[in-house]
Amino acid sequence: MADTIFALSSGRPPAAIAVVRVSGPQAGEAVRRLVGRVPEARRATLAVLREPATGEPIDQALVLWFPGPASETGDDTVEFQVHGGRAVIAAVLAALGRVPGCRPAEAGEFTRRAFDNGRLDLTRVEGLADLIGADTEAQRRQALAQLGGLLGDKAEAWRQRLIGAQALIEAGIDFSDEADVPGELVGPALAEAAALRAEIVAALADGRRGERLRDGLVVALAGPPNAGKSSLLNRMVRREAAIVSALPGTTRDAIEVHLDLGGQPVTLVDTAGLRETDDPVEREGVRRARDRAAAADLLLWLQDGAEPHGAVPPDGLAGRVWRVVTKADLLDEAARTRWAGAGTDTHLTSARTGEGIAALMEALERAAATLIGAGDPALVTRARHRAALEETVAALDRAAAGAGGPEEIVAEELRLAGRALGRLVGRVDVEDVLDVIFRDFCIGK
Ligand SMILES: Nc1nc2c(ncn2[C@@H]2O[C@H](COP(=O)(O)OP(=O)(O)OP(=O)(O)O)[C@@H](O)[C@H]2O)c(=O)[nH]1
Ligand SMILES: [Mg+2]
Repeated sequence: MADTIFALSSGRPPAAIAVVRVSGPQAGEAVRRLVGRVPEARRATLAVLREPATGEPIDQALVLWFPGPASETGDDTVEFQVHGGRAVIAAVLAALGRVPGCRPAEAGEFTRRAFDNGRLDLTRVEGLADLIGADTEAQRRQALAQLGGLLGDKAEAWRQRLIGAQALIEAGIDFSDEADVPGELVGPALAEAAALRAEIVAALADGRRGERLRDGLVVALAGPPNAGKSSLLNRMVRREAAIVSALPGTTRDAIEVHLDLGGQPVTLVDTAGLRETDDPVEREGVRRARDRAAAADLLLWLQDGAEPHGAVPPDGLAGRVWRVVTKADLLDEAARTRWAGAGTDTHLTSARTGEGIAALMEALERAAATLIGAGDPALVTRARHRAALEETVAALDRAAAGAGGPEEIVAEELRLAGRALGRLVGRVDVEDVLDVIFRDFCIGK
């Protein structure tokens, strides 16, 4: 018999209310011991929880009884809503620990049971983790769509169609002693595979907006030392996140600040000024700065407005660089006019007076909405999804290339394509990824 697990599922005490969940075959026994009876299913019932050994009251609680399989985990589950004091919670957990077959849950174990019982596929599990981790509106919407099966249902439908196509060919192989049947069956199977391939390729061609939304759009501030990168960052986020000084080479480590720009998550990264240096610590900072600039979704290339020519941003960032001219407060009219005519991707700013900062932030918000896509939620929200779908497409390509050859090869490639989709939803050999995914959860979820 499986263990019965219990945990505090609500946030850190003390709080007004704490939710303690119990799930597993002994959940009914646990509620009987603490409450004296099993309350009506799926109704909030007011009850006194008692220490089973002594009968001493622990707290007055709302008790919710969800008999399996129609529960979140699929097993019998009880939820106690108690007063959220530390001693109350400790007493309830201690009493549960003395119920035979009950033990504290591990991180993500309730959700793991829901997965094992077929209540959630793997993409829904990931959606749930993302919903708990969502910081912005757009992230919340995307996570909720994933929890609702946006990708999971689609992938399962694709998988069923693949199984159908594979079955056509395998039927042909079985009847191959009856003249010409295979050829007639391989054609329709490959046509179905080609249609599937087109749908999957379309889903992949999304500019990675789902993954971007999950991770946040990364915007790096880079440029020569003393350009005013840290000052601009502080002004943009309205706090002293980074150290500013008149000494060139002040910033060493990259400094990250997370922002919510109109519901879009944006991570601003301040970096060390780029220059040749003998100082080994600064040199490491410069190396990191180059890495962050190269990996950023968007690079703000800062340069002091008083420098007539200015430094040139690194190569290979075409279309991802905006020039930000700093210290506008120190410029005379001629210099201002010159910069003002430098094009739409040039922003004239002053961290001292705040000039140009609001316009820069608005431009960033618009760019984030474009890059992340404010429209329909994306199907692909994790690298794992992308890898599985790419593997599916590769197998479908091999199946198509095998047309005209032995049917067994085509059937095998279709099977491999279906297997990649099966892994995506967590139906086949996923033990290795499960631990990684459930590790992200907190205890009690
Ligand atoms: N007048 C004026 N001075 C500024 C402005 N922004 C920054 N400074 C000054 O420029 C100097 C360098 O600023 P930082 O923000 O530390 O420059 P940085 O690019 O982060 O420099 P490193 O970290 O050394 O690469 C400081 O003395 C700032 O006070 C501005 O808008 N106007
Ligand atoms: Mg700095």
